[in-house]
Amino acid sequence: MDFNEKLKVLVKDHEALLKRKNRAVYVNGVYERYEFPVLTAAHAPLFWRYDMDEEANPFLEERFGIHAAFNSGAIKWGDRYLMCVRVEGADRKSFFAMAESPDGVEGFRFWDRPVTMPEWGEPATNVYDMRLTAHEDGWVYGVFCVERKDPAAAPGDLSSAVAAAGIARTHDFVTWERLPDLVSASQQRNVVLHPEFVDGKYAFYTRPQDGFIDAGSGGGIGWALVDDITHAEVKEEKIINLRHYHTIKETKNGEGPAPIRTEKGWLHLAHGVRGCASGLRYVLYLYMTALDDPSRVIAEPAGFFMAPEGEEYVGDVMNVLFSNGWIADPDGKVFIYYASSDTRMHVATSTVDRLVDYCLNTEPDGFTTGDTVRRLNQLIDKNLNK
Ligand code: M1P
Repeated sequence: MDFNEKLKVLVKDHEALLKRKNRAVYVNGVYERYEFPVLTAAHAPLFWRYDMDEEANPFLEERFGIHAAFNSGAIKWGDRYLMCVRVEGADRKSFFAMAESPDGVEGFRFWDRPVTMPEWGEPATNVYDMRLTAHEDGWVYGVFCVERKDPAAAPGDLSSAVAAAGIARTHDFVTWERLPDLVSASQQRNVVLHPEFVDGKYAFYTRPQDGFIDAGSGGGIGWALVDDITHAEVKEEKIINLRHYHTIKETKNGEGPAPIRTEKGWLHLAHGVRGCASGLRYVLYLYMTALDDPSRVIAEPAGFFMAPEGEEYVGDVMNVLFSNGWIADPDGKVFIYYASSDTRMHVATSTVDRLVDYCLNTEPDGFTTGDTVRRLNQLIDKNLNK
């Protein structure tokens, strides 16, 4: 094939992928999964990847490798469903790029250019996992992980890193005002801004951690109030959603997207991590907190809400579901954007009513096998009219 024929095939296949139809698949009444991922590395525009000048690139070789598109923040903007995608290049660096769909499920397309995020302080080695919050102060905030090499790393240690929460705000997702990183005594990842003021302050869900990977003494999802978002500092932090022995969140957990306000409380999506022989396993779970105190847990069903299935198990980091974006439409439909194995984006759909019902009517973890069997027998008794 000559250059132009090759290019034609590339364009045709790419367009077919972008226009691919997606079908909802019944799961369990709580949510629907979809047949195909909604966004992958292959969705990246061809003009990000190829130099299309025949003279400069006679073999039509890819010049810029896109490796993955995952862990995306999400927001409804007018009538468009937007994701702020963590795109990872073949060089292992992540950057943000906006993608949009007309209906939240099909037709996601990247905007022409990635986000140019202004630096703050020492330039980050890597940035990722943005949580978008439309705050009642009128800004849309993006809170994301900023990773830098650990300055205290021993010579030859090329892995130790320091994680902090970067903060930026925007009105159009093109121009971002970068604010100082969140000041915290510990490393932080999975930091999320609550959408409303609490006691007149900005409220953050945090995830204190001893090291870059280990939560260590960091007991779970934390909560901190901040006076001034332009100089955000965690002065006091309390743990509101604890890790627990022999649960799906034994090793660590982290808040997902900003919670959704419902009539019965704040609805939260989070990830829980446990260790097993094949490494760490990341699953998603839901919990709810009180409307009058978003830091007080009022319901938390036992176990996971979603775990990897089929091809979701496989990818750059196996056995991982991770979500940092969801959208609740005014009619109550909820689009849960989740990534599998640090590789690709999927959507699951549900409604606020169904998710709240799941939270309020699924029994919490009793932390013993005996209690699990008791809960099961309770349901069997009901169904068998005993
Ligand atoms: O590789 C799985 C996930 O690991 C991290 O999550 P956590 O901080 O809870 O361990 C993040 O790097 C996340 O991006 C990644 O998906």
